[in-house]
Amino acid sequence: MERTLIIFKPDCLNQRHVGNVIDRFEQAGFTIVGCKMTRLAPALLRAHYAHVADKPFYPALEAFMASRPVIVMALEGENVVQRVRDLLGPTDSRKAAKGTIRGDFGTDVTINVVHASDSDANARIELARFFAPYELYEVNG
Ligand code: IDP
Ligand code: MG
Repeated sequence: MERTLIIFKPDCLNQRHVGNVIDRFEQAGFTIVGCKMTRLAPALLRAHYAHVADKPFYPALEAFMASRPVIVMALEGENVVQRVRDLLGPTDSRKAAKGTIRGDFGTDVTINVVHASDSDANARIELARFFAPYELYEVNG
């Protein structure tokens, strides 16, 4: 069993797509093992997006991600990291196929509905960054 970190980005909440996205995760058989609403502080965002922090688009990305409280979620399932990435589609929503979450609900390359971890190693790091151990649950079924 594997876990991954999901962030419902501001556009997902503003456009009221949270239920639709959760439905796709549940239909795929994944289990919610952590969930909360939170504001993402600049320092946390710089750590989370360290791999793009020196890009010209970073200030706009940080402003977007801090523009309202978001929902962070931990999902568990077999091969959940890769399977959720497949459900999302590519980073650029305009290039994402219909039927994918970003293809159906996303706007562009920045405003793209959901963050999901891209590897098991990064999922462990990201889950520890956004959740205290007591906020993650052992769930049966
Ligand atoms: P991912 O979210 O598909 O894993 P990453 O390459 O990890 O994509 O980039 C993190 C986030 O940074 C993206 O989800 C998107 O919001 C933003 N981003 C990535 N590339 C660009 C770009 O070229 N222009 C503007 N924003 C970008
Ligand atoms: Mg990424």
